[in-house]
Amino acid sequence: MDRALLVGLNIGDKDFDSSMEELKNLAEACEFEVVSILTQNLAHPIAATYIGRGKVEEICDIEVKQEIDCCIFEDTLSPVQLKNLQKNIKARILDRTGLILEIFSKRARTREAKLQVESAKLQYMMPRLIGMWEAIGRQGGSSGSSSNRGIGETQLELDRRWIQKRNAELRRELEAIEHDRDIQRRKRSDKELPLVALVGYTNAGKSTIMNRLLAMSNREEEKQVFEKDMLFATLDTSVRRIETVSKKDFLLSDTVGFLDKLPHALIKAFRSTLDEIKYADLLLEVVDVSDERHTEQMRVTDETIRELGAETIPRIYVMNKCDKLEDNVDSSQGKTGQKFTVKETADRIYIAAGVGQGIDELVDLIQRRLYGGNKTAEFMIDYAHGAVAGELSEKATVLEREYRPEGLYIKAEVSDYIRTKYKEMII
Ligand SMILES: Nc1nc2c(ncn2[C@@H]2O[C@H](COP(=O)(O)OP(=O)(O)OP(=O)(O)O)[C@@H](O)[C@H]2O)c(=O)[nH]1
Ligand SMILES: [Mg+2]
Repeated sequence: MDRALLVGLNIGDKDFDSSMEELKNLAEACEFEVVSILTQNLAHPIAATYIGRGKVEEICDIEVKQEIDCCIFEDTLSPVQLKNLQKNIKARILDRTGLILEIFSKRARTREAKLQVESAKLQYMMPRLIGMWEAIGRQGGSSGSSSNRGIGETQLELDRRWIQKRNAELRRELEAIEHDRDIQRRKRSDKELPLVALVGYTNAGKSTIMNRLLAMSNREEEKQVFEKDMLFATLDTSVRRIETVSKKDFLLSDTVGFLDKLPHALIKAFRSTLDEIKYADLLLEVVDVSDERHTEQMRVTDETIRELGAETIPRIYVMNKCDKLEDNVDSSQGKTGQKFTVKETADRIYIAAGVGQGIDELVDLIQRRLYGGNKTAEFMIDYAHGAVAGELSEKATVLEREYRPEGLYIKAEVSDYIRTKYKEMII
């Protein structure tokens, strides 16, 4: 395992400690062994080197003594800072963005995720090429003579051109995939099932909830998604049909988790994957309540949902991992979840999906939100939209039906979801 030194600059941010803790988790998720942590307090970062001169020397010292392979900086370094630091530090330098990109490239499994990660990496590398070439030149033992520099510059130009060409190829391929997804989405909306989207911070338990709901609908063998205790276990979007005995079926989507300061290049590259959220009828915002940073994580999730333009979609907060809360741990037996009971308030539900607690209650809540809230409404349906009438008789209680010259008149008791969906047909 590669040995890493973490470097953090505290500019008076109250969340500094938890940011460093998260960086450590990220480093471990990337299979680094964190052997040392170095921090500095400053009013603002130094433009040229991010941290102070003295600290750079300290790093040089530690890297030799502790055989450091990689220095990981807590924030994003500018191309100039990276270049200057790499002049002094022999170990590889990664910043927060570089580290996250590295994790994503290790995790990417589907073709789309791989292309998206590659595109994000190229965007990130482009302005940093000079620094990288200098580092490679020096590590190769070159003296930096003028002839070598000449080769470096030619190479730099070639690299730039190659990256631009490759980026164009990637964009084309991703557009083709997105087009296919669009077709699938349209096919799905033809089936008229409501779409429920799982969203939330990475490792909150989204995929676990998806799998429990699949198990409940007896479809788990073929359709289970990957769940694991690591950051960014999921990188793609899966949509599954959840079948229930009450026939109030819905589609459920599971997608990539969020993270504070998620690199801009990544959000851009993953846009089409994340866009799925926008088409949802209901969001399930999954929160790991046992994580002491969960309030902050909810803020990040809410912000990301806003950025994706999905803030007006109705939402349920699913407070997960309640079994791990201190109040619920039976210390005499060291067992979790002993005293825990599922509870529900206006917009949130407290569950523990990992130990199968609260799943039925969650499904019930989803169904009430999608199919409940019955009120009488009158529809005038154009004869060209016959399918709507079919959906109403399936999912609502039809009270009156009349064929009129201008269209089919239906009076029915319908849920909030149907009412919003066909609001332009309500008279
Ligand atoms: N104790 C406990 N662990 C849980 C619970 N729910 C999920 N977990 C565990 O938390 C870890 C992460 O779960 P995932 O479902 O993969 O999380 P995710 O939100 O899909 O994460 P990403 O795909 O990485 O964004 C797994 O090891 C789960 O077993 C729970 O209610 N209680
Ligand atoms: Mg997941």
